[in-house]
Formats: sequence, structure tokens, C-alpha cells
Amino acid sequence: MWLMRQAGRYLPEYRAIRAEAGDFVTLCTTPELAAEVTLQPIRRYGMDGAILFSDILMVPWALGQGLRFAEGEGPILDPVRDSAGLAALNPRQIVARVAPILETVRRVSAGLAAESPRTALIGFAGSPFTVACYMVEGRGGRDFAAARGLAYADPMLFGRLMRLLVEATTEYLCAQAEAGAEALMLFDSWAGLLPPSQFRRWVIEPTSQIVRAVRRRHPLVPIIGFPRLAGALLPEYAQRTGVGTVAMDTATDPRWAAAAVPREIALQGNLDPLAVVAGGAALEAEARTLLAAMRGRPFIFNLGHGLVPPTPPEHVAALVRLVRTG
Ligand code: 1CP
Repeated sequence: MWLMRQAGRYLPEYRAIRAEAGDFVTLCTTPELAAEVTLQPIRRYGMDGAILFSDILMVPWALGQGLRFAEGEGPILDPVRDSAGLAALNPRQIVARVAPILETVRRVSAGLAAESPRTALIGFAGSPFTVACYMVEGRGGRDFAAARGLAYADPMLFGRLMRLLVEATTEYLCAQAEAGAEALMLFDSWAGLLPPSQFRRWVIEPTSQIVRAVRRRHPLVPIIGFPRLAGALLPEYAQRTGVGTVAMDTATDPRWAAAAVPREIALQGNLDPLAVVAGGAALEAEARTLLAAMRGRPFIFNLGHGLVPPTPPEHVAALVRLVRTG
């Protein structure tokens, strides 16, 4: 068991370190602070997984794209929309530029060995499509029309951006494994915006390429894929990408997924983060229904999306107790 965004603004000890760091990119690139924030939820709850504290947008940052997080507005990037923008990105320097993040991985790895040796360290990256959404749009959003529009209007250019991201993401994930990450997760938060033909081309295909390339170098590191809002395409994603675990979003019926995804592939998910905000009987009922649906299968208890800032930390503690004791 672990929870997406288990480190973050709902924790007072996170807010204290965040204030000390000043801005979010500084927090992600200061190993001492990022390692501390990664370990905070482990100390509080004893989760089975510690997810590296970083962000999927650190790959565009490492490629040289301008990135900042405006207070209350989310990420702002200098949009990449033409070949000049693409040419300004430098995939060769990726491992050097992410050196502080790899140092965080080494520190967390040492910290877990000392404090919580049974907790697995999970490294991650965004999947190329979701990262491209932010790179082209230049900001967060709901429909990423500029990015999806570019994929139709100039598939050559969009394809070049995707190939660059496949290469950079592969190098980045392998470097995390070499620094001590024991499992890797690919977040494709906006995969569900695509119609099936585009989903196959921009989600399944690049994800399979990354999984194959990472496996060649790290055959034993488990890989979790999260194609959010994939809907009926979830089983196809599970079978064709080669991931060992598929993460279900909140909208997925876990009983359907248990029947549709082959048993050799583990499932992860998918409690509604708002049930954790509510707590009490509602939280307990949802958690029990999920556990019952997953009985007898390899399963990683998690949420269907990240914890939100209004979550009371004691509701997370109650959830951990319930999942542990059944
Ligand atoms: O302190 C703050 O104000 C920053 C809030 C925050 C946090 C805590 C951001 C900005 N990123 C993170 C950490 C983070 N992000 C982690 C590690 C911590 C953990 O899970 O415990 C991970 C794995 C992510 C991944 C991430 N970042 C995703 C994929 C998962 C998802 O939520 O769908 C995405 C889409 C992002 C982009 C991003 N980073 C931050 C924000 C506010 C956003 C969303 C922007 C938007 O689209 O509006």
C-alpha cells in the first residue's frame, strides 16, 4: 500500500519544508529537502512504498524548457510548438541535469535502509504524451487542445517531440533505478483525452518502447503504468505495453478490471481521494468494497488519483489501519 501524492500540501510538515525551499522547482532540486519530504509520509504511516518527491515536469525542465510554478496557478512553461522550439531542447544533457534528483534517490534509499527497510522506493516519470501536453500547452489544463491539435496538424513535429521524450524518459528512469529506485511508475494522466487510434499511437506505442528499453537494462525492476481515464482501452494497454502493474483511475470499476486484465498483471488503485477527505463510514465502505474486488489477485492498494490538500492526515492514518487489518 502507498498513496499517490502521499507527500504534499495536506501535511503540515510538508508545508513547513515547502516554505523553507521557497519555490517548487528549488524543492525538487534540493536533495536534502526533497529526500526529507519523501520520507515524511513513511514516518507518519509506514507505507509500503515511498514515491520519490519530484514532478513529471522536471523532464521538460531538464531538457532546458523554461518552467516555473506560479502560486495558486500551477505550472507555467515556455510552450514548444514549432521546430525551433524543439531544436532548443537538449536530450543529451538529461542525466547531468537531473543529478540533484538522482542524489535525492540515493539519499532516500539510504534513509529507508536505516529507518524503514521494508519500504520500497518508487521512482517515476510522466509518460511522453502527458509530458508533451504540458510542453506544448505551456500550462496545466483540462483539455490540452493545443497539444492534441498539434498531433493532428503536424504529426511529424509531434512525433519528433514524442521520440525525444521516449529517449529522455528511458535514460531518466534507468538512472533512477541505478541510483536505488526499486520500482518505476509512468504517469499518463491525460491519456484518456485521446480517441482509440491516437491512444494506440501516442500512449501504448511510446510506453511499450520505454518499457522494452528499460527492461533491457533493468530486467527485474517492476514497472507500473497509469493510463488515466483509459476506460475500455485499459486491458489493451495492460497487455501491449509490457508493464507489470496497471494503475486504475477513480472511474474504473475494479471488478471489471479484475476480470478484463490478465492475472499475471497486477492492479493498483483506485480509491476516490474525496472519500479520504470525507473519512468515517464512507471511507471505510469504499475501502472494503475495493479490497473485496481485489481479493485473490496481486494488488497494490492506492488511490485513483492523488490526495488533495483538504485531506485530514488522520483520515489517511485510519485508512492505513483499515487496509492493514482487513
Ligand atoms: O507544493 C506545491 O504547491 C506543489 C504541488 C505539487 C506536488 C506535491 C506539484 C505541482 N507536484 C507535486 C508532487 C508530485 N507530482 C509527485 C510526487 C509526490 C507524491 O506523489 O507523493 C508526483 C508523482 C507528481 C506527478 C505529477 N505532476 C502528475 C501525474 C499525476 C497526477 O497528479 O495526475 C502531474 C499531472 C503533475 C503536474 C503537476 N505538478 C504540480 C501540479 C499542481 C500539477 C498539475 C498541473 C495541472 O495540470 O493543473
